[in-house]
Amino acid sequence: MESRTLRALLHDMLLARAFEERAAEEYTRGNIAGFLHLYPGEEAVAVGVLHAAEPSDYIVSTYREHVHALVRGIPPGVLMAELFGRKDGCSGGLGGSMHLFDRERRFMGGYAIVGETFPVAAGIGYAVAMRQLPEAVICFFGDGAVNQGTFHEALNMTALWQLPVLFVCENNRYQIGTEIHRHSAVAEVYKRACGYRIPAHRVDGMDVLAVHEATQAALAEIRGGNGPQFLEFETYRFRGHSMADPGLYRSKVEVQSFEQEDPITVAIAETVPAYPSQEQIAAAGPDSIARLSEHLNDAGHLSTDQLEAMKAEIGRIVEQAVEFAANSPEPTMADAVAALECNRGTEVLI
Ligand SMILES: Cc1ncc(C[n+]2csc(CCOP(=O)(O)OP(=O)(O)O)c2C)c(N)n1
Ligand SMILES: [Mg+2]
Repeated sequence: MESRTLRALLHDMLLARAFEERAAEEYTRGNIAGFLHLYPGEEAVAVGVLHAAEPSDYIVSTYREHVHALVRGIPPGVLMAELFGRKDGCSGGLGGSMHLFDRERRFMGGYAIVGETFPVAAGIGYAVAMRQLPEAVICFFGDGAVNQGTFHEALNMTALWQLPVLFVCENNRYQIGTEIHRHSAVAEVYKRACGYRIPAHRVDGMDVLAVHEATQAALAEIRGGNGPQFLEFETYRFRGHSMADPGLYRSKVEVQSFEQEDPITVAIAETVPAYPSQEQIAAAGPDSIARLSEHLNDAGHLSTDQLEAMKAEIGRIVEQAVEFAANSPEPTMADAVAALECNRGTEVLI
């Protein structure tokens, strides 16, 4: 993989982590109301999947969707403004954390109802197929959504009609406080897809490169006209289900063991080159030094200094996002009424 791509993946994972940690702080300060479901620990999934997507693809997500929206390109300030419920937010401040939307970027929504993403994705997939476009629909959902009727209906219909939908299960092992083996008779989520003849793979969701590669392959199949694909990414959320959840149902040992697999640490290890020691350079002999440094320059993706500079820049981006949100006005009652009226006269009755 090219250095530029590796650096971009790492950048977005770091930005995602910083954005979410800051959102948590702003929640405790009272600047964000309602429920707030955060993504730390799961960054490799959103970043790996969405970097493999085309701008013309459609994204449908859940209520844990800030990072999907961020990686898709919604500016951090506009996102933070939506979390703050302000007018400059991507949904005009009327949706909040669980209802992010951006038509231009084909980000077709966060949805608060578990399993709500499936019919929306199938419907968009149907529209794309009818027009015979090379576009795909990426449908994110959690492990807790796979026992909803909508999951089975959508898998059946997309397979039957060979619709261009990529099902992406973010299996973080928990549906709020209920562990997967207690809520699912078949805990290997990817196996369910075979009931509908949909090709499916289970992938390490803590490894951004594995996620990216699997998504590229799945999207290539979809664009080849081969119908839906299914990917199950095994991941873990480091925080509680939402800010209201102290997460007492998970043992400290369990959380710590997954923290050791932090996808960001893994990505940094991939990206920051390990420089040879002076002894190794000396052992390589004087002639090799020039060759060795040239090779390091070519292969070295990012130095430690560059990594620190990247983190500092991300810190500034998040700071500015909060400032933008705080300075944005609240929507008025007239804005709310206008939003309610927006579809009047264009309803389609079937
Ligand atoms: C139809 C429906 N039932 C129940 C809820 C309450 N609820 C909100 S989140 C959630 C857990 C979903 O877990 P999962 O799909 O694994 O997603 P995760 O939160 O782990 O990302 C539940 C049951 C809901 N929002 N919608
Ligand atoms: Mg879950």
